[in-house]
Amino acid sequence: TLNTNGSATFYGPLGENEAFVASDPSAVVQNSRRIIYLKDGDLAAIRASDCRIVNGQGEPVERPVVALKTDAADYSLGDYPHYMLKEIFEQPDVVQRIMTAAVSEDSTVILRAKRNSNRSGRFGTDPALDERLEGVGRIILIACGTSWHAALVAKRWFEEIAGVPTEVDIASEYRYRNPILSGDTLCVVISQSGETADTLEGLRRARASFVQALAFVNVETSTIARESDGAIPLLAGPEIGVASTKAYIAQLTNLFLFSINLARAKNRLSIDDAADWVRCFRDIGPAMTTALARRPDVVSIANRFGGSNNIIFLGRGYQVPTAMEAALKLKEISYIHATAYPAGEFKHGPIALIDIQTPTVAIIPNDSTFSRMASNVQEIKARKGPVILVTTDSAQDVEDLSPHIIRVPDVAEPLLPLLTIIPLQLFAYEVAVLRDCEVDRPRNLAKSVTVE
Ligand code: F1P
Repeated sequence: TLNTNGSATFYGPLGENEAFVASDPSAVVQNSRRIIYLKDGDLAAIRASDCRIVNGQGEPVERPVVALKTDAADYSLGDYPHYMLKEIFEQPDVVQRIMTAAVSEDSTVILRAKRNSNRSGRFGTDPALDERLEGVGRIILIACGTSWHAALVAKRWFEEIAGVPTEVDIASEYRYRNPILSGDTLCVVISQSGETADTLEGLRRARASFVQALAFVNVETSTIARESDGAIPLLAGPEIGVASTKAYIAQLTNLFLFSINLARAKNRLSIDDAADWVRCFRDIGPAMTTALARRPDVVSIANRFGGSNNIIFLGRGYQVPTAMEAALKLKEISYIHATAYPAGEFKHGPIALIDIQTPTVAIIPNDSTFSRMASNVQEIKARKGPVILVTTDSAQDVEDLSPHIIRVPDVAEPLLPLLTIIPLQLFAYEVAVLRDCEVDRPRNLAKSVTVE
């Protein structure tokens, strides 16, 4: 507890006579569940049992001790050899947890948003927030890395389901450009850690222009959550593996449910149509479980292609962000060079990369992109490039395109990004293990990127 003179005493079952300093609670949570968050400019003098804080002007200040709500099981590996694998397999439960929290029995979406004033608000039921959504004329999504890929999927949902023009920007670019913002723009910030420096600066920039900002963050107590007008907790549970997996799925799930909220507020969907979307979404968890059970198919493909120096990922439509996310996962943990392209752009240059030693992963579900993707695969085969197909159960005659096939169950096209990424996360994992890489702590990377 804090004394009035600004000093703090740490106590509790785990933190007796000791204190830790970290940029992210997950780094110290196995040692203490009691955290003091510093504000920008604060200085803290820490001793074993006491902490004094002064602000940027050198005045003693009190900062509250926050109790972290965590479950010890989140930090144990259980029977898994790596956190990343554990987190990949947790994904159906993550979807279920979010659905239970955000969807009522009659399939109405009630996403809970924490409001900056510390009052609990509810998107969809709080009239003030409903009004705000109704008045949203444009959305700008800002994020980095995997969170940016989730934003690329969300752009399509916001435009196609809710009819709201949406832009996506990489936070490190957004913060240094001169964006045209209007009073009806909503800034949506996406971050697992809630501490990514570029994303935080992008958020500050938007708010300085009097634009409302809503954050989708996994760490509810993070700086981004605290500095946004509203924050939707992702409910992924603590993510330990540096390469993000379950937080990505949690981002997609929450962003999809938000697009349904938005579509309702903008009168683009009837109550019945909104409920139909939610019912479709209920298939996702079980379909993910099926996709995970097919891990052996992924293992044999990883064994066959894990020695490659370069791998290309192609997709169209909803699968372009999946291709990008799959390439990022592979780069992050296996150190194989990977590049992702919208398949239609391939003939404008990257097709020159194709040779007998460069495999291409073609994401070719049985959806509106199938025949165009099939032509891309033919073009690669004609140049003797090996192809791995990630397709859906209903796709016919894909064996004629390639012997290397991974299938996932069919779901509605806009929801497929939640499924096609599953075998590709596993592919990156299996290849990294084969190559003896440190899966959970890849070289040169940090879980919270708190510097520019
Ligand atoms: C963004 C991010 C992650 C990535 C890695 C480095 O983090 O690029 O997507 O997996 O951990 O940071 P965040 O803003 O989503 O926390």
